[in-house]
Amino acid sequence: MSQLELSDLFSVDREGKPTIKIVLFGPPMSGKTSMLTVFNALRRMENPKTIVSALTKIQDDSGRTVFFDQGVFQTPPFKGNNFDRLRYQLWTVPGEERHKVQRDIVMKGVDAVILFLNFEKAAKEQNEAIIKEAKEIVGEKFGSEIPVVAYINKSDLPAEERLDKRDIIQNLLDEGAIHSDKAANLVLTGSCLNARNELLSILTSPKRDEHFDDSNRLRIDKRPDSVWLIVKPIQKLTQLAVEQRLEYVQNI
Ligand SMILES: Nc1nc2c(ncn2[C@@H]2O[C@H](COP(=O)(O)OP(=O)(O)OP(=O)(O)O)[C@@H](O)[C@H]2O)c(=O)[nH]1
Ligand SMILES: [Mg+2]
Repeated sequence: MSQLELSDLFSVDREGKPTIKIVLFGPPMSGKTSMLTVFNALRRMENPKTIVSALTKIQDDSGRTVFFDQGVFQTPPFKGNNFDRLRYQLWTVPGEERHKVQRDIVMKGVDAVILFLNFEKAAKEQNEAIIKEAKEIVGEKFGSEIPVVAYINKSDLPAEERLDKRDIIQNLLDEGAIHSDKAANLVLTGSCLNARNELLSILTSPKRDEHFDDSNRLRIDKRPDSVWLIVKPIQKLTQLAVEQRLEYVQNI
């Protein structure tokens, strides 16, 4: 039997490369564009070869997304076999209520969803509405064939300004976005603001060189904790999407 290739499991892009489409779906001003911007900067610092195409942002003069942001990345080569590298497209939606049509368009062909929520107290209803909307768009595959990870941004805010994480988890459970036995694994938190600031402070530090290797790449063991937290939802979701496809193939 011939060896299974990644392109047997995933859709391929125009260049014939196996690709998954991940959408960061969340309410207005939750930090989706910030996340993609920081992630792209990190990839550039750690390994520019993992960036397939430059970040595209379609936004108004004030930086609000009006259609989407999009970046395409790829995993580093897999060691020890001739597997293709897996490409993953990261898309964001415009969170403002009036851009519903654009959100529907961006979600076409989605493989995996990051429910990108906001810790701010004022965002309670917006978080709830967007979870419902994501579920409506994806339909019955939501949280099963189309894996979902929830990420709550702005964990840097003081406790009294933050929503209770347990209430958010309850809401996700009620909507069937996640299942109770996996809640701890699938609801992540972090701060794009902290991640961005820590990367900037590395770049401007007098000890900058200690953080980079001989090829001028940021050493992974020097990745700040706040940066690990924003990478985790993307990593986790990519892993779930791969597992999901493998399971699908085994069941044919
Ligand atoms: N305190 C705090 N502010 C953040 C964080 N991440 C982003 N912001 C701020 O939140 C605001 C909105 O960020 P964006 O990244 O534009 O949010 P968005 O979700 O893309 O918004 P839309 O495009 O309108 O849907 C900006 O002022 C950011 O600086 C964070 O982790 N903590
Ligand atoms: Mg945006």
